[in-house]
Amino acid sequence: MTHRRDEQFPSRSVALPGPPPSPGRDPRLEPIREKVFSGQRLSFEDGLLLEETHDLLTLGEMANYVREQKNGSVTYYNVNMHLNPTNVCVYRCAFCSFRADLKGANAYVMTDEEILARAREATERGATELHIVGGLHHLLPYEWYYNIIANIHRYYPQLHLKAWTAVEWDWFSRLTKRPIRDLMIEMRAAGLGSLPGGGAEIFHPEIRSRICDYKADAQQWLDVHRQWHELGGKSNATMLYGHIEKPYHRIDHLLRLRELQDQTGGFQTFIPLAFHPANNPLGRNLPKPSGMMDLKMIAIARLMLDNFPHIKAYWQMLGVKTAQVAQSWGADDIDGTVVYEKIYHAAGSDSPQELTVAELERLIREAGRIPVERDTLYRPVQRKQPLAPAQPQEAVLPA
Ligand code: V47
Ligand code: SF4
Repeated sequence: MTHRRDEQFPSRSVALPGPPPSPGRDPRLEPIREKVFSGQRLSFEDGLLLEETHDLLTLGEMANYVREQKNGSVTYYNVNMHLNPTNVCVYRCAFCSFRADLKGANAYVMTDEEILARAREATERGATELHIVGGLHHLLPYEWYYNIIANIHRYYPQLHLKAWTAVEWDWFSRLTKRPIRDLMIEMRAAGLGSLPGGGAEIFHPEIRSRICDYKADAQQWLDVHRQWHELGGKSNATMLYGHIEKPYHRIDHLLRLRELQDQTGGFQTFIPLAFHPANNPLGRNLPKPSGMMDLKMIAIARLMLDNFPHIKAYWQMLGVKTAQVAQSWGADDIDGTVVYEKIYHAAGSDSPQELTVAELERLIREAGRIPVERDTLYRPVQRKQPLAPAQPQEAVLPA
């Protein structure tokens, strides 16, 4: 069937529906704005209103104010590498595209040689940090996980090992029937540097029971971090958003973290993680969170977590473009060079695997910020020479 041109494209004289009214400034945010600019703490109800509003500009203005109060115009990045020693996992989190069954066709367990080769590559490429997390293997003992830390530290003591989520610590304790605190002391003596923020997902049991039943619950997750902080250690925290949770679940999650941080002060950075729906059961009928939601989560985190020094816009998860804009919505960190990312790529991420230092610095400068290379504990790194790109290595044991 053919259409005359004017049937498809009505002439200018036809009244077209105008654009939707601009969301504009939301007057309900005024009391929150006053609180933020006078340094007062926001309440649960304030958090719900921040969730509800479409006024992205006021959100950004408030979050950017807090970000600049805490971190000026600096955006941090680091030179790091990831290591996921196995994807075999006894759990079946509904959002996970990374895990494999014990006898699954895609199951892998890295050998000692492969693990050490990764650490060697990280060192040769100037990394200051190795980020180590993986599955909870049905058959491997605690000693396998312990030896990963001990071996890497023995050969490459200059690498900071940020390893094992709270879920993994809980698993080690179940395997050994030993207190988590003892295991932490032992692994720290073997070379453990700090704890990553994974495994937090959504704390509220209404959601946690539907997306990751059985693994460490909210209390256990928080207890692991509490114990590590009491030993003087630093750690990170995350929240997996944009799936079946509601705004009040997210605000509840942030307030539980804020409460623990009031008590211990051991958290360094909070990383909101956008749900990636490909190749996992939870994502079957769900879209990816929108750009609007991604920016809102960064801003709301910055505003609610007034006692967290840093908010990270993890470029691998948000995409490079949103990570760039997020630096004006509350984020002061974009994570690092990364290089071997499996968890998000299994779930449909189209981010590159790796960014060079030059690329990270360019995307920070373009956002009007000052790039600062940090180590895992947020100390500035001074380099005598700029880093040279290197080639991936063969799996070879160090001499
Ligand atoms: O706990 C898993 C999340 C986390 C999906 O501490 C997913 O510096 C979205 O915690 N869609 C692990 N998210 C990654 C993590 C992390 C990453 C970067 C830096 C740090 C840090 C920590 O990834 C898991 C889970 O919440 N995740 N599957 C998915 N389909
Ligand atoms: Fe296992 Fe972690 Fe995946 Fe859950 S998110 S299934 S604990 S690898």
